[in-house]
Amino acid sequence: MNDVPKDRIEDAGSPGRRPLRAAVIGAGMAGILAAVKLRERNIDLAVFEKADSVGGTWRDNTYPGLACDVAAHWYTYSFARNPDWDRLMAAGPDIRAYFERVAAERGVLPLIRFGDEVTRLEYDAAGWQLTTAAGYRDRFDIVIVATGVLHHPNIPQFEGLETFEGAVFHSARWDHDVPLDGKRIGVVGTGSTAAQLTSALAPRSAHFSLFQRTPQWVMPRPNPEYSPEEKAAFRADPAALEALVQQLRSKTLEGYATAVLDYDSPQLAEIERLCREHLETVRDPDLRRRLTPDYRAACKRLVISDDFYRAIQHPNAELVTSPIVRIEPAGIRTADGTLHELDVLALATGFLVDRFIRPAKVIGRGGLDLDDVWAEVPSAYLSVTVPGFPNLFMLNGPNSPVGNFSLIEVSERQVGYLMQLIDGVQRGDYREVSATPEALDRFEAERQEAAKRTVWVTGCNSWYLDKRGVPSSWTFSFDRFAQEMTAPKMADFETR
Ligand code: N01
Repeated sequence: MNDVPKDRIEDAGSPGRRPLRAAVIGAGMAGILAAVKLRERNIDLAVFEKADSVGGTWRDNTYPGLACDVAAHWYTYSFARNPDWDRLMAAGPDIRAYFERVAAERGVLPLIRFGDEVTRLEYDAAGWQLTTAAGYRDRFDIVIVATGVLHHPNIPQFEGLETFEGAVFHSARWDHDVPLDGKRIGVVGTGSTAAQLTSALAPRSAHFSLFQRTPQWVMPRPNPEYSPEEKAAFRADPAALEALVQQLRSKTLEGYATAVLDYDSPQLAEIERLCREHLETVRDPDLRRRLTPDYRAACKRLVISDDFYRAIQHPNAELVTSPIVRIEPAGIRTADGTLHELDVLALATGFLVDRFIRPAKVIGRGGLDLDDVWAEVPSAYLSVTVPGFPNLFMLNGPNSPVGNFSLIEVSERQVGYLMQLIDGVQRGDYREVSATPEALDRFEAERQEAAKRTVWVTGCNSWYLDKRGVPSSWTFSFDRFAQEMTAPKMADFETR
């Protein structure tokens, strides 16, 4: 663990500007972005990262077959486009390398305190007092929470899990010391992760068992390579590269992002048609029946894969649909009485998506405890600020846009918005700013009303729904998101 960096940029104290200190929590995609943007404003900052390297979800996930199903050229920062992606959709290690490179090139790495977890944030008249697990304490005017959503593994409490004699781990904690070739491998789950694992592991295994609780719709998408000539052309002509980004972006926003907002939309009907047609490539009628969902396509996050169906039809592969009863030393016992013997068991069982900054304790103005405020479900005005927690801003916070599109663009728009709020503090217009309770209530009511037309509420269970069954995401159009993020409406904020 290193001390807080000594070479933090000191705010030169531009005339009329208050010198500010900011803490960024998390050094994944959003934390790196926030640090870059705070540096540009010459704000003194420290980044707190509990792990020992940057990259967030792209550091945590190293499982075989990991890739991003968002077009790579769009899944980049607007200020650091990358002409060198190999394919339409990039592999996980390449994305991690991209974030490491940007963090290094933009001077973020020396600002990071690695290997120590922020455990407490408490607000008082002097700002935010930050405490870490190692006992380090510091004070900040501004806190930016960039702790991610898909971060805390969901480990189901299967009876007998601890008795399993093979290797068992969550997909986001892959144990690379465990041999896979020629082994009997089981994967629990059928989300995007499990689909990629199936494609990567079925052909390598002695036997591959996919334990499915709910079938998924699988959208086909080829993943063509970019030729050396195309890459050279993008390097030589940034305008051509940007045109590609905008083309990839429009295609997704006009298709998928519009489809999910209205379950009667022609875009959704088209997605369904493509998924059904794709399912027809499964030859065995019984396997095809068991792979057929009984809910609308895109109700759960769409799995995007050109090779999942091929992999599950591999001679080594088996789709297990009898429910898991318990784990035994030799493998998984299912309700039909079968013992599925395994050497390796990977739990691709998703994440606890309602944690955000928690388990850190966050105490706002007047002793307000974020755990109490979020006792039912987490919420934040426009996903970025919570009433009673001044100068504490969230990236990819509660009900932020999620889906098969670029979360980097989402974060950049959120950063652009909250930097305008921070500008007000820097200019001395106010010392603290947070949304009013009325603004949050109005936003939430409208958000929940819009949710009623979305595909997410058409009869499936997914991590897109909170425990009340309300979508925990942005339920308006992406255009509206972009519009809202253009500039804060100060009437919705309380300043002091
Ligand atoms: O997790 P999930 P994920 N018994 O929550 C099953 C992003 N991502 O890691 O559907 C049996 O989607 C659960 O079953 P059910 C992307 O945003 C992106 O796959 O609830 N099964 C489900 O099948 C994605 O949405 C990419 O019935 C149990 C699975 O586990 C998000 O990460 C790649 C169970 C969990 O699916 C999460 O995806 C990978 C139990 N007790 C991830 N508990 C790309 O860009 C859970 N399950 C390509």
